[in-house]
Amino acid sequence: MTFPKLAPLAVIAAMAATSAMAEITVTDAYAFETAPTAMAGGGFLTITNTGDSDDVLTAVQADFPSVQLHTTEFDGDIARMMHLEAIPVAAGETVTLAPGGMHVMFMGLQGNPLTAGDEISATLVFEQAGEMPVTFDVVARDTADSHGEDRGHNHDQNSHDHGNSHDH
Ligand SMILES: [Cu+2]
Repeated sequence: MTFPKLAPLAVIAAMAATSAMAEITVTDAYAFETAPTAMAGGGFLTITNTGDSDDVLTAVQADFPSVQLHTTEFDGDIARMMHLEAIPVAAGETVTLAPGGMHVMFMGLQGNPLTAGDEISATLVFEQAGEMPVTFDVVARDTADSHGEDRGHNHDQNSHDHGNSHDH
């Protein structure tokens, strides 16, 4: 009578295997083109966790001197970008990084602006799902779905300098 004992074990093993997997889907990854003098550019994307365990985006890797996770906080018309250590993506949740909110910050662009039509190859690092490749399409600002909510949060201007001082 070994079979009745094996069957439950097999079920438990299968459940353990799936519960360790966060099912992450990444869509709509894009970045805005930047001015030639820009120090940094913002990347945006939508992350959906279709799995049954919470996950956390802990880092983005790309070929820039620095890549950070940022969020934006408004003090009236003044936007300040804050460094985030991680972005949680709970089971069943969709998290959108969009202009005026959370974003990926490609930093240290000096002399190498993001140009519409370019693609940025990057790797998202999740606690559970591990590394996921993603391609950000660089788009022109006037064709992007931005509706001007980026007001006061212009990555292209020297008044918003990521290169030297940074608010943590
Ligand atoms: Cu930023």
